[in-house]
Amino acid sequence: MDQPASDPYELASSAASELARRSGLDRHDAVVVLGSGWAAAADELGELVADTPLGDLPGFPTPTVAGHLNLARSVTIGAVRVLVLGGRSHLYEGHPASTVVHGVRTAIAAGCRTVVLTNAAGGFNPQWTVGQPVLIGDQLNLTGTSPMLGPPPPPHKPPRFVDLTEVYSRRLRDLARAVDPGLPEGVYAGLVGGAYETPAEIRMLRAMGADMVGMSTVLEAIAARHLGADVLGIALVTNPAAGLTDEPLDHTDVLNAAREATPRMVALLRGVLEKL
Ligand code: 8IG
Repeated sequence: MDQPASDPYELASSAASELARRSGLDRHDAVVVLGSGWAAAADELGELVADTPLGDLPGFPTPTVAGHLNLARSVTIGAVRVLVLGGRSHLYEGHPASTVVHGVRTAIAAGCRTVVLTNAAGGFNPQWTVGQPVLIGDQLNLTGTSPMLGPPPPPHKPPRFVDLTEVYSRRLRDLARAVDPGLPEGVYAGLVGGAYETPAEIRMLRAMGADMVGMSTVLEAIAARHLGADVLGIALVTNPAAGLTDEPLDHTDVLNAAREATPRMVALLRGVLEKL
């Protein structure tokens, strides 16, 4: 397991400097983190400026999960400079929270004020079909960890005890619904993962107020709010959660469902980003 940097903010700042050097863009305005199955959207999000392999930037481990791309892609959508992170790190890979949020901290150090987090999730609402995009309205961080663990943030960063009253920006959710009026909204439960849930765990999560469940996003959202960025979260519900279907859960089905939803995802992301 990789060691957390002694100052993860310093590491993010050095990654942002290297990204600026490699991409030729002194700043980026918004970042999109592409979750499982969202990789195909990377090719259609905007005008390509530069591709930087994530492994070439300080602090980024090479992604190991199928359906992720190993790229930091810089694109422009109109005047908006967008950083597309085609991969993310997960707790279940053995990474500490500081590594899981390193992409978001790097993007914010590179100038991003808007953070778009995408993922694939299991859904509990029987009215949601497979391939349904859902706005994340709020979250349950059930990972048992936090990006705010460790030494206090350095003096030039905001202190710990981040206000999480509005993790997912109401303004950005409204903007997303203006682009794609059919989008439902729900509460995302983030678990450490590595295995899907048991039916009993899904009943527990429903009782706790969750509408969908996954293995990412919640730590990145906290890290982004800590640094003052506005967060939009979009889950692609690619399977009914365990116990809601007779089908066994399979990562290949997830990727197939996501692929079919790509055109709607691209239109939604572009529509939001060009109106920032
Ligand atoms: I896609 O049902 C996807 N990711 N934890 N549970 C969890 N993560 C998921 C699920 C699911 N589906």
